[in-house]
Amino acid sequence: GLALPEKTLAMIKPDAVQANYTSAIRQIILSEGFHILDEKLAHLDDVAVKSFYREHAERSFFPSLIRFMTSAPVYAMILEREEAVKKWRTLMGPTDSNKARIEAPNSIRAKFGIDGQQNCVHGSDSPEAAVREISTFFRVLQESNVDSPRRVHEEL
Ligand code: DGI
Repeated sequence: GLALPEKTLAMIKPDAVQANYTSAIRQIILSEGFHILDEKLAHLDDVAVKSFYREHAERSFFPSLIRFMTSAPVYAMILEREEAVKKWRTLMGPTDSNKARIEAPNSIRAKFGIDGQQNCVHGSDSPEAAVREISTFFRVLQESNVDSPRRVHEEL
C-alpha cells in the first residue's frame, strides 16, 4: 500500500533532558527508522506551555504540569517516516510510565520515564496537532502534513 512520509513533533521532556537521556532516546528514534528533520533545545515559558497543553487547562494537574514543563529545557525534534504520528506514540508507550513498564516494557516511557507526569517524552496525537506543535518550535515549510500552498524563500 501507500506509505507516504508523515511528520510528527517529538519532545524530550525536562525530566529526561536533566537525566541526560537525550542521546539514548535519540538513538532509539533513529534505530526505529525515523528521520530527524530538525532538532533543538528550548526552554518553554508559562505562556508556551499553557498554549501547548491548552486542552488540559481545566484539569487539576494543569498547574503541576506547567511547573514541570517549565522547570528545565526540552529537546524538540521533527520526526519523519510513514505513519510517524502513530508509530512514535507506540514507541513512547502509555502516558503513565509505571503503566508502560507493565504494558509496554520495551517502550521509551517504560525505560526512561518516572511516573504519569514526568514521562520523558511527548508526541503529537494527530497529523493536525503535529503541524501546530512543530510550528511552536520550528519555522517550517509545511508541505507534507497539510494542504496549504508551499512557501519557498520565505526570507526573501
Ligand atoms: O499524549 P500523552 O502525553 O500520552 O498524554 P495526554 O495528552 O493525556 O497528557 C499530556 C500530559 O499531561 C502527559 O504527558 C502528562 C500530563 N498528564 C496527563 N494526565 C495526567 C498528567 N499529569 C498528572 N500529574 N496527572 C495525570 O493524570
